[in-house]
Amino acid sequence: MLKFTFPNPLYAIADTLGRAELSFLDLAEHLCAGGARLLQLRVKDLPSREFLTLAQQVRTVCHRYGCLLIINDRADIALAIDADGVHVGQEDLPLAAARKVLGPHKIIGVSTHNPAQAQEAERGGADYIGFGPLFGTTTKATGYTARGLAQLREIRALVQLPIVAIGGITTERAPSALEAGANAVAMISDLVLASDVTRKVQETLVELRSREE
Ligand code: TZP
Ligand code: MG
Repeated sequence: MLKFTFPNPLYAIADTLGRAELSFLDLAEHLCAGGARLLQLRVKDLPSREFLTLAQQVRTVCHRYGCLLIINDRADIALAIDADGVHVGQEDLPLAAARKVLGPHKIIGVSTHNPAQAQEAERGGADYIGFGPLFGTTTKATGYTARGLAQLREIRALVQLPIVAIGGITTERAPSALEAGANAVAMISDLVLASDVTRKVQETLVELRSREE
């Protein structure tokens, strides 16, 4: 299996956060149009069948832009729609089980919150890890305090895997995460709540690219 690398430093998460006027499909389109080349579809409250249909539609959008599609939580849906991979948290399917479902060639990312979880994900064959919450966030009750840039540096020193930082990341704060060793930044609210999502993604990529190694 080839070592995975993020296509660019923005890990865009498509979660509408209940914005009634914005559909998941339109959001995916806006994120891709702005330059996202990895999109995670994060759907929490849809019955499986509707999630599956939506994921298929989002996959079509992603393909049009050459954008990787990662399904949050659900290896079964990732497999059924032939997505590029799945992202699992510490309470989702364990990495080994997700790997059994998806096989050796799909991307599997694992959310981690401390050094032990990061090392376990690496030993278990994850393709990348998420690390966070980096800063305070109101988007998800993670059960963890903000980890901060110093802990991100510790994780960077500990694992070889690509790291995506998550939690409270804004366009302005995003470069600091890359400077502390993240390979990409995951963002939800700062992108999704923007009045022009496409322009917000473009601006974020400009910020990030000006700090890339
Ligand atoms: N996992 C850790 S923090 C978080 C998730 C899903 C939420 C990130 O959202 P935001 O709005 O970018 O803080
Ligand atoms: Mg999850």
